[in-house]
Amino acid sequence: MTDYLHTYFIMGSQNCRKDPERVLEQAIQGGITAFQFREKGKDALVGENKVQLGQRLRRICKDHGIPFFVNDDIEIVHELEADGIHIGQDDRDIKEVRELFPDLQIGLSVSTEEELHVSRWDLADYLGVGPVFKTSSKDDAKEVIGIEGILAIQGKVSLPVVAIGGINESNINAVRQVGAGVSVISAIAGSETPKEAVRRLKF
Ligand code: TZP
Ligand code: MG
Repeated sequence: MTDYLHTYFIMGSQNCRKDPERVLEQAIQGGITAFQFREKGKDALVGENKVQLGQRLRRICKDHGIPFFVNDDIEIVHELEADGIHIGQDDRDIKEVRELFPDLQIGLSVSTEEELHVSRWDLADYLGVGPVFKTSSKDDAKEVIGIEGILAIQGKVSLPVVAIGGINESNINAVRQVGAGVSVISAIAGSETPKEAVRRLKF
């Protein structure tokens, strides 16, 4: 596994119970290994407000040496001096994204072997695979694939895999056991104590 995928925190203001900057700082104190700015969905900031929050979160990551990824939005990648971008199957084509950002890390979401077959996954640096468990953080989440789904994708690709979807302290063991990285929204952003929440996910 690529080191930064070990405990990869994803969040936007819509996921937080308190100030997103404090949430990110506390998550970093707990030991997250990467951060993805995913300002998206109901109650998410847009336009200049989104960019400004992104800049503040980016600054925090830079100060602590945490890789900073942008979800989907290729328009703000340069402005936020992102280290990488994460795209889904319905976003801009990965071939175009790779041409635009030859030197950045690119993550690609894949849910099934079928999606793998129709994707230029070889252009990505890692695959985000899930939802491994049931999630409430994504309205249009695909069907749950379980640990078997993770194993199926791992068996077909030479890329590092980070699992996503419904991962929390009670089920994380199964994900760690198959050697996948872990990405999490609500188990950290929805916690009153993000630092302790991360510590419980880190082993
Ligand atoms: N993609 C697949 S599931 C998911 C995304 C963005 C949401 C994960 O959030 P949580 O709260 O960790 O289940
Ligand atoms: Mg997307």
